Amino acid sequence: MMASAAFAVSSPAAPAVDARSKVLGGGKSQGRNGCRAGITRKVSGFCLHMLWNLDLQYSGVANFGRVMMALAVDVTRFDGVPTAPPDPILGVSEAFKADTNDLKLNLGVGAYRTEDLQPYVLNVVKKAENLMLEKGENKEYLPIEGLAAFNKATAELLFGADNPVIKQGRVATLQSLSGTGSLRLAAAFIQRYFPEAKVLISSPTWGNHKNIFNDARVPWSEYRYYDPKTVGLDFEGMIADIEAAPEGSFVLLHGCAHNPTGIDPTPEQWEKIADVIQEKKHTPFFDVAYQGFASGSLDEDAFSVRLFVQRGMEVFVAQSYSKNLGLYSERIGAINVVCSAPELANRVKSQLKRLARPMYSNPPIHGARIVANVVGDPTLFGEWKEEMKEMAGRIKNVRQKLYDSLSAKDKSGKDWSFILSQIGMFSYTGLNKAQSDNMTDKWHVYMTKDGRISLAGLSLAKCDYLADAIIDSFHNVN
Ligand code: KET
Repeated sequence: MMASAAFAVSSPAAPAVDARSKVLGGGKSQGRNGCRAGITRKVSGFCLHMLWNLDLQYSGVANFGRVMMALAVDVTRFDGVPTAPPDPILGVSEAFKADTNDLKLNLGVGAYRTEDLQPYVLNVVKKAENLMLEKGENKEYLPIEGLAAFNKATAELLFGADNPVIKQGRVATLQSLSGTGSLRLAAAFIQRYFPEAKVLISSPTWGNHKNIFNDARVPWSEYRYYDPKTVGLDFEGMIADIEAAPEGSFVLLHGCAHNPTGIDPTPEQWEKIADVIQEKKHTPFFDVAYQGFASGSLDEDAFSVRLFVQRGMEVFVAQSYSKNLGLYSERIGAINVVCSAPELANRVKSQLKRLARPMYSNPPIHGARIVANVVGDPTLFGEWKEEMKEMAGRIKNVRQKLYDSLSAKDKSGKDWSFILSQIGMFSYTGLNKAQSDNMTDKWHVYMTKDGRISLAGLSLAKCDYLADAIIDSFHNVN
Protein backbone atom coordinates (compact mmCIF):
# COMPACT_ATOMS: atom_id res chain seq x y z
CA MET A 1 0.00 0.00 0.00
CA MET A 2 2.63 2.48 1.09
CA ALA A 3 5.17 1.07 -1.28
CA SER A 4 3.09 1.61 -4.41
CA ALA A 5 2.06 5.07 -3.30
CA ALA A 6 5.64 6.04 -2.60
CA PHE A 7 6.80 4.78 -5.97
CA ALA A 8 4.36 7.16 -7.61
CA VAL A 9 6.80 9.95 -6.77
CA SER A 10 8.65 10.19 -10.01
CA SER A 11 9.29 13.68 -11.28
CA PRO A 12 12.29 15.55 -10.01
CA ALA A 13 11.46 17.71 -7.07
CA ALA A 14 13.03 18.72 -3.84
CA PRO A 15 11.65 17.42 -0.64
CA ALA A 16 10.42 20.35 1.44
CA VAL A 17 12.00 19.16 4.61
CA ASP A 18 10.42 21.70 6.93
CA ALA A 19 6.94 21.04 5.76
CA ARG A 20 7.40 17.31 5.61
CA SER A 21 8.82 17.28 9.07
CA LYS A 22 5.62 18.92 10.30
CA VAL A 23 3.59 16.14 8.77
CA LEU A 24 5.81 13.48 10.15
CA GLY A 25 6.00 14.85 13.64
CA GLY A 26 9.50 16.35 13.65
CA GLY A 27 9.21 20.11 14.30
CA LYS A 28 10.65 22.78 12.05
CA SER A 29 13.53 23.50 14.35
CA GLN A 30 14.64 19.89 14.28
CA GLY A 31 15.73 20.16 10.63
CA ARG A 32 16.54 17.03 8.64
CA ASN A 33 17.57 14.89 11.53
CA GLY A 34 14.46 15.80 13.42
CA CYS A 35 12.45 14.95 10.37
CA ARG A 36 14.02 11.54 10.10
CA ALA A 37 13.40 10.92 13.77
CA GLY A 38 9.78 11.66 13.07
CA ILE A 39 9.79 9.31 10.13
CA THR A 40 11.33 6.56 12.20
CA ARG A 41 8.55 6.88 14.69
CA LYS A 42 5.74 6.81 12.19
CA VAL A 43 6.62 4.82 9.08
CA SER A 44 8.30 1.60 8.19
CA GLY A 45 11.99 1.24 7.49
CA PHE A 46 11.22 0.76 3.84
CA CYS A 47 9.47 4.09 3.58
CA LEU A 48 12.24 5.78 5.49
CA HIS A 49 14.65 4.44 2.96
CA MET A 50 12.55 5.70 0.05
CA LEU A 51 12.28 9.20 1.45
CA TRP A 52 15.92 9.36 2.34
CA ASN A 53 16.73 8.60 -1.28
CA LEU A 54 14.38 11.29 -2.45
CA ASP A 55 16.05 13.74 -0.14
CA LEU A 56 19.36 13.09 -1.79
CA GLN A 57 18.21 13.01 -5.37
CA TYR A 58 15.63 15.71 -5.94
CA SER A 59 15.29 19.42 -5.52
CA GLY A 60 12.26 21.77 -5.79
CA VAL A 61 8.88 21.59 -4.10
CA ALA A 62 6.55 20.20 -6.74
CA ASN A 63 6.80 16.68 -5.48
CA PHE A 64 6.28 17.42 -1.88
CA GLY A 65 2.49 17.12 -2.09
CA ARG A 66 2.74 13.62 -3.52
CA VAL A 67 5.22 12.46 -0.96
CA MET A 68 3.01 13.79 1.77
CA MET A 69 -0.02 12.08 0.28
CA ALA A 70 1.77 8.78 0.23
CA LEU A 71 2.65 9.13 3.88
CA ALA A 72 -0.82 10.26 4.86
CA VAL A 73 -2.23 7.08 3.32
CA ASP A 74 0.24 4.93 5.16
CA VAL A 75 -0.12 6.45 8.61
CA THR A 76 -3.88 6.85 8.76
CA ARG A 77 -5.69 5.60 11.85
CA PHE A 78 -9.06 6.33 10.26
CA ASP A 79 -9.53 3.47 7.81
CA GLY A 80 -12.18 2.01 10.06
CA VAL A 81 -14.18 5.26 10.34
CA PRO A 82 -17.17 5.24 8.00
CA THR A 83 -18.95 8.42 6.88
CA ALA A 84 -21.85 9.16 9.20
CA PRO A 85 -25.27 9.77 7.67
CA PRO A 86 -26.46 13.39 7.66
CA ASP A 87 -28.53 14.39 10.71
CA PRO A 88 -32.23 13.87 9.93
CA ILE A 89 -33.07 17.43 11.07
CA LEU A 90 -29.96 19.63 10.84
CA GLY A 91 -28.89 17.80 7.65
CA VAL A 92 -32.05 19.17 5.99
CA SER A 93 -30.74 22.74 6.43
CA GLU A 94 -27.49 21.74 4.73
CA ALA A 95 -29.37 20.27 1.76
CA PHE A 96 -31.57 23.39 1.60
CA LYS A 97 -28.53 25.67 1.39
CA ALA A 98 -27.18 23.68 -1.54
CA ASP A 99 -30.44 24.04 -3.57
CA THR A 100 -30.29 26.94 -6.03
CA ASN A 101 -33.99 26.95 -7.00
CA ASP A 102 -35.81 30.20 -6.13
CA LEU A 103 -38.91 28.35 -4.99
CA LYS A 104 -37.10 26.50 -2.22
CA LEU A 105 -38.63 26.50 1.23
CA ASN A 106 -36.97 25.28 4.43
CA LEU A 107 -39.54 23.66 6.69
CA GLY A 108 -37.00 21.30 8.23
CA VAL A 109 -35.48 22.66 11.41
CA GLY A 110 -37.75 24.17 14.06
CA ALA A 111 -36.45 27.72 13.88
CA TYR A 112 -38.65 30.80 13.80
CA ARG A 113 -38.62 32.99 10.70
CA THR A 114 -40.36 36.29 10.01
CA GLU A 115 -43.10 36.65 7.41
CA ASP A 116 -40.24 37.44 4.97
CA LEU A 117 -38.70 34.10 5.98
CA GLN A 118 -35.75 35.76 7.67
CA PRO A 119 -34.24 34.73 11.02
CA TYR A 120 -35.50 36.87 13.89
CA VAL A 121 -33.56 38.35 16.78
CA LEU A 122 -36.06 39.45 19.43
CA ASN A 123 -36.04 43.14 20.36
CA VAL A 124 -35.78 42.24 24.04
CA VAL A 125 -32.65 40.25 23.26
CA LYS A 126 -31.08 43.27 21.56
CA LYS A 127 -32.03 45.44 24.53
CA ALA A 128 -30.58 42.95 27.01
CA GLU A 129 -27.36 42.79 24.98
CA ASN A 130 -27.11 46.59 24.95
CA LEU A 131 -27.48 46.59 28.72
CA MET A 132 -24.67 44.06 28.95
CA LEU A 133 -22.42 46.22 26.79
CA GLU A 134 -23.19 49.31 28.85
CA LYS A 135 -22.28 47.51 32.03
CA GLY A 136 -18.98 46.39 30.46
CA GLU A 137 -19.28 42.90 31.88
CA ASN A 138 -16.29 40.58 31.80
CA LYS A 139 -15.83 37.11 30.35
CA GLU A 140 -14.54 35.25 33.41
CA TYR A 141 -15.43 31.57 33.75
CA LEU A 142 -18.81 30.87 35.23
CA PRO A 143 -19.03 28.38 38.10
CA ILE A 144 -19.77 24.81 36.92
CA GLU A 145 -23.45 25.28 37.79
CA GLY A 146 -23.74 28.44 35.66
CA LEU A 147 -24.90 31.99 36.32
CA ALA A 148 -26.76 32.25 39.64
CA ALA A 149 -29.15 34.93 38.34
CA PHE A 150 -30.00 32.72 35.35
CA ASN A 151 -30.58 29.63 37.48
CA LYS A 152 -32.94 31.55 39.73
CA ALA A 153 -34.82 33.10 36.80
CA THR A 154 -35.13 29.86 34.85
CA ALA A 155 -36.49 27.82 37.78
CA GLU A 156 -38.98 30.56 38.59
CA LEU A 157 -40.14 30.78 35.01
CA LEU A 158 -40.70 27.06 34.89
CA PHE A 159 -42.28 26.31 38.25
CA GLY A 160 -43.68 29.77 39.07
CA ALA A 161 -41.84 32.07 41.47
CA ASP A 162 -44.19 31.21 44.34
CA ASN A 163 -43.89 27.48 43.97
CA PRO A 164 -43.12 25.85 47.34
CA VAL A 165 -40.42 23.65 45.77
CA ILE A 166 -38.41 26.79 45.07
CA LYS A 167 -39.08 28.36 48.45
CA GLN A 168 -38.07 25.14 50.19
CA GLY A 169 -34.87 24.82 48.15
CA ARG A 170 -35.89 21.47 46.70
CA VAL A 171 -34.82 22.14 43.12
CA ALA A 172 -31.33 21.39 41.83
CA THR A 173 -30.92 23.75 38.86
CA LEU A 174 -27.86 23.76 36.65
CA GLN A 175 -27.36 26.00 33.64
CA SER A 176 -26.39 23.73 30.77
CA LEU A 177 -25.89 23.66 27.03
CA SER A 178 -29.43 24.41 25.92
CA GLY A 179 -32.09 21.70 25.79
CA THR A 180 -29.86 19.06 24.22
CA GLY A 181 -26.99 19.52 26.68
CA SER A 182 -29.39 19.54 29.62
CA LEU A 183 -31.00 16.30 28.46
CA ARG A 184 -27.58 14.78 27.93
CA LEU A 185 -26.41 15.74 31.41
CA ALA A 186 -29.51 14.23 32.99
CA ALA A 187 -29.01 11.10 30.87
CA ALA A 188 -25.46 10.80 32.23
CA PHE A 189 -26.84 11.21 35.76
CA ILE A 190 -29.43 8.46 35.17
CA GLN A 191 -26.77 6.19 33.75
CA ARG A 192 -24.54 6.72 36.76
CA TYR A 193 -27.06 6.46 39.57
CA PHE A 194 -29.79 4.28 38.04
CA PRO A 195 -27.86 1.99 35.69
CA GLU A 196 -30.66 -0.59 35.72
CA ALA A 197 -33.40 1.88 34.84
CA LYS A 198 -34.97 2.33 31.45
CA VAL A 199 -36.20 5.54 29.85
CA LEU A 200 -39.57 5.46 28.11
CA ILE A 201 -39.81 7.64 25.03
CA SER A 202 -42.91 8.56 23.06
CA SER A 203 -43.40 7.07 19.62
CA PRO A 204 -42.65 9.17 17.66
CA THR A 205 -40.45 11.73 19.34
CA TRP A 206 -37.85 14.39 18.57
CA GLY A 207 -35.15 12.51 16.63
CA ASN A 208 -32.30 13.44 18.94
CA HIS A 209 -33.83 11.87 22.07
CA LYS A 210 -32.75 8.40 21.03
CA ASN A 211 -29.24 9.59 20.15
CA ILE A 212 -28.91 11.25 23.54
CA PHE A 213 -29.85 8.16 25.53
CA ASN A 214 -27.90 5.85 23.24
CA ASP A 215 -24.75 7.93 23.66
CA ALA A 216 -25.25 8.04 27.42
CA ARG A 217 -25.74 4.25 27.37
CA VAL A 218 -29.17 4.49 28.93
CA PRO A 219 -31.56 1.78 27.72
CA TRP A 220 -34.86 3.07 26.35
CA SER A 221 -38.06 1.78 24.87
CA GLU A 222 -41.05 3.48 23.31
CA TYR A 223 -44.57 4.09 24.51
CA ARG A 224 -47.42 4.53 22.06
CA TYR A 225 -48.31 8.17 21.50
CA TYR A 226 -49.54 8.94 18.00
CA ASP A 227 -52.47 7.18 16.41
CA PRO A 228 -52.35 7.55 12.61
CA LYS A 229 -55.99 6.43 12.32
CA THR A 230 -57.35 9.31 14.38
CA VAL A 231 -54.35 11.57 13.65
CA GLY A 232 -54.50 12.15 17.40
CA LEU A 233 -53.17 10.90 20.71
CA ASP A 234 -53.26 7.15 21.37
CA PHE A 235 -54.07 7.79 24.99
CA GLU A 236 -55.07 4.23 25.88
CA GLY A 237 -51.88 2.88 24.30
CA MET A 238 -49.76 5.46 26.10
CA ILE A 239 -51.22 4.64 29.50
CA ALA A 240 -50.97 0.89 28.90
CA ASP A 241 -47.29 1.10 27.90
CA ILE A 242 -46.33 3.31 30.83
CA GLU A 243 -48.18 0.93 33.13
CA ALA A 244 -46.42 -2.11 31.65
CA ALA A 245 -42.92 -0.64 32.01
CA PRO A 246 -40.68 -1.91 34.83
CA GLU A 247 -41.29 -0.05 38.07
CA GLY A 248 -38.95 2.88 38.54
CA SER A 249 -38.54 3.74 34.87
CA PHE A 250 -37.99 7.31 33.70
CA VAL A 251 -40.80 8.59 31.50
CA LEU A 252 -39.75 11.23 29.02
CA LEU A 253 -42.61 13.65 28.36
CA HIS A 254 -42.81 16.73 26.16
CA GLY A 255 -43.93 19.55 28.48
CA CYS A 256 -45.93 21.17 25.69
CA ALA A 257 -46.07 21.29 21.89
CA HIS A 258 -45.07 17.67 21.36
CA ASN A 259 -42.42 17.35 18.67
CA PRO A 260 -43.07 16.14 15.97
CA THR A 261 -46.83 15.53 16.29
CA GLY A 262 -48.03 18.85 17.74
CA ILE A 263 -50.49 16.80 19.80
CA ASP A 264 -50.58 17.38 23.57
CA PRO A 265 -52.62 15.56 26.21
CA THR A 266 -55.57 17.48 27.67
CA PRO A 267 -55.35 18.60 31.33
CA GLU A 268 -57.52 15.60 32.29
CA GLN A 269 -55.25 13.25 30.40
CA TRP A 270 -52.19 14.76 32.10
CA GLU A 271 -53.81 13.93 35.46
CA LYS A 272 -54.22 10.31 34.41
CA ILE A 273 -50.65 10.13 33.11
CA ALA A 274 -49.48 11.47 36.49
CA ASP A 275 -51.62 8.83 38.26
CA VAL A 276 -50.03 5.91 36.45
CA ILE A 277 -46.51 7.30 36.74
CA GLN A 278 -47.01 7.74 40.46
CA GLU A 279 -48.53 4.28 40.91
CA LYS A 280 -45.63 2.65 39.10
CA LYS A 281 -43.03 4.69 41.01
CA HIS A 282 -41.69 5.97 37.72
CA THR A 283 -39.94 9.33 37.51
CA PRO A 284 -41.27 11.89 35.02
CA PHE A 285 -38.63 13.57 32.89
CA PHE A 286 -39.93 16.61 31.03
CA ASP A 287 -38.36 18.09 27.97
CA VAL A 288 -39.52 21.72 27.85
CA ALA A 289 -38.23 23.25 24.63
CA TYR A 290 -41.28 25.34 23.73
CA GLN A 291 -42.49 27.13 26.87
CA GLY A 292 -44.57 30.08 25.69
CA PHE A 293 -44.46 28.96 22.11
CA ALA A 294 -47.39 26.57 22.17
CA SER A 295 -50.12 28.75 23.59
CA GLY A 296 -48.31 32.08 23.65
CA SER A 297 -48.44 31.98 27.48
CA LEU A 298 -45.47 30.93 29.62
CA ASP A 299 -47.69 29.84 32.50
CA GLU A 300 -50.15 27.86 30.41
CA ASP A 301 -47.32 25.98 28.72
CA ALA A 302 -45.84 25.03 32.10
CA PHE A 303 -49.12 23.45 33.20
CA SER A 304 -47.99 19.82 32.86
CA VAL A 305 -44.73 20.28 34.77
CA ARG A 306 -46.40 22.22 37.56
CA LEU A 307 -49.14 19.60 37.88
CA PHE A 308 -46.63 16.81 38.52
CA VAL A 309 -44.63 18.97 40.93
CA GLN A 310 -47.77 19.93 42.80
CA ARG A 311 -48.47 16.26 43.38
CA GLY A 312 -45.21 16.06 45.33
CA MET A 313 -43.36 14.02 42.70
CA GLU A 314 -39.65 14.11 42.06
CA VAL A 315 -39.26 15.39 38.53
CA PHE A 316 -36.53 16.06 35.96
CA VAL A 317 -37.01 19.02 33.62
CA ALA A 318 -34.72 20.04 30.77
CA GLN A 319 -35.30 23.59 29.53
CA SER A 320 -34.28 25.39 26.36
CA TYR A 321 -34.29 29.05 25.33
CA SER A 322 -33.57 28.29 21.68
CA LYS A 323 -37.12 28.81 20.50
CA ASN A 324 -38.92 31.07 22.96
CA LEU A 325 -36.12 33.66 23.12
CA GLY A 326 -34.67 32.79 19.72
CA LEU A 327 -31.28 32.03 21.32
CA TYR A 328 -30.60 28.96 19.18
CA SER A 329 -26.85 29.34 18.84
CA GLU A 330 -26.22 30.71 22.34
CA ARG A 331 -26.79 27.19 23.72
CA ILE A 332 -28.66 28.31 26.81
CA GLY A 333 -30.90 26.08 28.88
CA ALA A 334 -31.02 24.26 32.19
CA ILE A 335 -31.56 20.95 33.89
CA ASN A 336 -33.80 21.06 36.96
CA VAL A 337 -34.27 18.16 39.33
CA VAL A 338 -37.07 18.53 41.87
CA CYS A 339 -36.23 16.45 44.95
CA SER A 340 -38.28 15.62 48.02
CA ALA A 341 -35.88 17.38 50.40
CA PRO A 342 -33.45 20.32 50.12
CA GLU A 343 -30.58 18.18 51.27
CA LEU A 344 -31.24 15.75 48.38
CA ALA A 345 -31.32 18.65 45.93
CA ASN A 346 -27.88 19.73 47.15
CA ARG A 347 -26.52 16.24 46.68
CA VAL A 348 -28.04 15.83 43.23
CA LYS A 349 -26.70 19.23 42.20
CA SER A 350 -23.22 18.37 43.39
CA GLN A 351 -23.28 15.22 41.23
CA LEU A 352 -24.60 17.06 38.18
CA LYS A 353 -21.69 19.48 38.58
CA ARG A 354 -19.33 16.58 38.85
CA LEU A 355 -20.66 15.18 35.56
CA ALA A 356 -20.55 18.54 33.79
CA ARG A 357 -16.97 19.39 34.75
CA PRO A 358 -15.20 16.74 32.64
CA MET A 359 -17.73 17.09 29.79
CA TYR A 360 -17.61 20.84 29.15
CA SER A 361 -16.30 22.34 32.40
CA ASN A 362 -18.72 25.23 32.74
CA PRO A 363 -21.41 26.79 30.53
CA PRO A 364 -21.24 29.92 28.31
CA ILE A 365 -22.22 33.23 29.85
CA HIS A 366 -23.72 35.30 27.06
CA GLY A 367 -27.11 33.62 26.72
CA ALA A 368 -27.40 33.22 30.47
CA ARG A 369 -27.04 36.97 30.96
CA ILE A 370 -29.61 37.66 28.26
CA VAL A 371 -32.18 35.39 29.94
CA ALA A 372 -31.38 36.76 33.40
CA ASN A 373 -31.75 40.33 32.15
CA VAL A 374 -35.00 39.69 30.30
CA VAL A 375 -36.69 37.65 32.99
CA GLY A 376 -35.29 39.75 35.82
CA ASP A 377 -36.46 43.10 34.48
CA PRO A 378 -40.25 43.63 34.65
CA THR A 379 -40.30 45.88 31.56
CA LEU A 380 -38.24 43.55 29.40
CA PHE A 381 -40.15 40.56 30.73
CA GLY A 382 -43.43 42.17 29.65
CA GLU A 383 -41.99 42.97 26.21
CA TRP A 384 -40.76 39.41 25.81
CA LYS A 385 -44.23 38.03 26.49
CA GLU A 386 -45.63 40.33 23.81
CA GLU A 387 -43.03 39.27 21.26
CA MET A 388 -43.61 35.62 22.09
CA LYS A 389 -47.34 36.07 21.54
CA GLU A 390 -46.58 37.65 18.18
CA MET A 391 -44.37 34.71 17.15
CA ALA A 392 -46.91 32.13 18.34
CA GLY A 393 -49.63 34.20 16.61
CA ARG A 394 -47.80 34.26 13.29
CA ILE A 395 -47.48 30.48 13.40
CA LYS A 396 -51.20 30.15 14.16
CA ASN A 397 -51.97 32.38 11.17
CA VAL A 398 -49.97 30.29 8.72
CA ARG A 399 -51.48 27.15 10.23
CA GLN A 400 -54.94 28.49 9.48
CA LYS A 401 -53.97 29.69 6.00
CA LEU A 402 -52.38 26.35 5.13
CA TYR A 403 -55.55 24.57 6.22
CA ASP A 404 -57.67 27.00 4.16
CA SER A 405 -55.48 26.51 1.08
CA LEU A 406 -55.53 22.72 1.38
CA SER A 407 -59.27 22.61 1.92
CA ALA A 408 -59.94 24.91 -1.04
CA LYS A 409 -57.56 23.19 -3.45
CA ASP A 410 -58.01 19.52 -2.56
CA LYS A 411 -61.16 18.22 -4.22
CA SER A 412 -60.81 14.69 -2.83
CA GLY A 413 -62.82 15.37 0.29
CA LYS A 414 -59.91 14.62 2.62
CA ASP A 415 -60.27 16.21 6.03
CA TRP A 416 -57.26 18.45 6.72
CA SER A 417 -58.57 19.78 10.02
CA PHE A 418 -55.91 17.87 11.99
CA ILE A 419 -53.57 20.70 10.99
CA LEU A 420 -55.66 23.09 13.06
CA SER A 421 -55.78 20.86 16.12
CA GLN A 422 -51.99 20.46 16.26
CA ILE A 423 -50.09 23.08 18.24
CA GLY A 424 -46.61 24.56 18.42
CA MET A 425 -44.09 25.05 15.68
CA PHE A 426 -44.81 21.93 13.67
CA SER A 427 -47.42 20.16 11.67
CA TYR A 428 -47.23 16.41 11.36
CA THR A 429 -48.66 16.02 7.89
CA GLY A 430 -48.92 12.24 7.70
CA LEU A 431 -46.79 12.25 4.51
CA ASN A 432 -44.62 9.15 4.35
CA LYS A 433 -40.96 9.05 3.36
CA ALA A 434 -41.57 8.72 -0.39
CA GLN A 435 -44.10 11.55 -0.27
CA SER A 436 -41.70 13.69 1.78
CA ASP A 437 -38.98 12.96 -0.78
CA ASN A 438 -41.33 14.16 -3.51
CA MET A 439 -41.90 17.39 -1.57
CA THR A 440 -38.18 18.02 -1.67
CA ASP A 441 -37.17 16.56 -5.02
CA LYS A 442 -40.02 17.95 -7.08
CA TRP A 443 -41.21 20.97 -5.09
CA HIS A 444 -38.02 22.09 -3.31
CA VAL A 445 -39.81 21.96 0.02
CA TYR A 446 -37.28 20.81 2.60
CA MET A 447 -38.72 18.86 5.52
CA THR A 448 -37.87 15.89 7.72
CA LYS A 449 -38.64 12.47 6.29
CA ASP A 450 -41.15 11.66 9.02
CA GLY A 451 -43.60 14.05 7.38
CA ARG A 452 -43.02 16.91 9.82
CA ILE A 453 -43.09 20.49 8.55
CA SER A 454 -41.99 23.50 10.58
CA LEU A 455 -44.70 26.12 10.24
CA ALA A 456 -42.26 28.59 11.80
CA GLY A 457 -40.45 28.53 8.44
CA LEU A 458 -43.61 29.18 6.41
CA SER A 459 -45.09 32.53 5.33
CA LEU A 460 -48.69 33.35 4.40
CA ALA A 461 -47.47 34.05 0.88
CA LYS A 462 -46.11 30.51 0.50
CA CYS A 463 -49.16 28.63 1.82
CA ASP A 464 -50.78 28.11 -1.59
CA TYR A 465 -47.56 26.77 -3.05
CA LEU A 466 -47.09 24.45 -0.09
CA ALA A 467 -50.67 23.23 -0.37
CA ASP A 468 -50.09 22.34 -4.05
CA ALA A 469 -46.95 20.43 -3.07
CA ILE A 470 -48.71 18.53 -0.28
CA ILE A 471 -51.74 17.65 -2.43
CA ASP A 472 -49.52 16.42 -5.25
CA SER A 473 -47.33 14.36 -2.90
CA PHE A 474 -50.26 12.96 -0.96
CA HIS A 475 -52.36 11.87 -3.94
CA ASN A 476 -49.75 11.07 -6.58
CA VAL A 477 -47.02 9.31 -4.59
CA ASN A 478 -47.54 6.11 -2.64
N1 KET B 1 -36.24 19.10 22.79
C1 KET B 1 -37.08 19.15 21.74
C2 KET B 1 -38.39 18.48 21.86
C3 KET B 1 -36.69 19.82 20.58
O1 KET B 1 -37.55 19.86 19.58
C4 KET B 1 -35.42 20.43 20.50
C5 KET B 1 -34.98 21.06 19.25
C6 KET B 1 -34.61 20.37 21.64
C7 KET B 1 -35.04 19.70 22.76
C8 KET B 1 -33.23 20.94 21.70
O2 KET B 1 -33.05 22.22 21.35
P1 KET B 1 -31.76 23.02 21.84
O3 KET B 1 -31.46 23.93 20.72
O4 KET B 1 -30.67 22.05 22.13
O5 KET B 1 -32.17 23.74 23.06
N2 KET B 1 -35.53 20.83 18.15
C9 KET B 1 -35.27 21.43 16.84
C10 KET B 1 -33.84 21.62 16.50
C11 KET B 1 -33.00 20.39 16.59
O6 KET B 1 -33.36 19.32 16.11
O7 KET B 1 -31.90 20.51 17.19
C12 KET B 1 -36.04 20.64 15.79
O8 KET B 1 -36.69 19.64 16.12
O9 KET B 1 -36.03 21.06 14.63
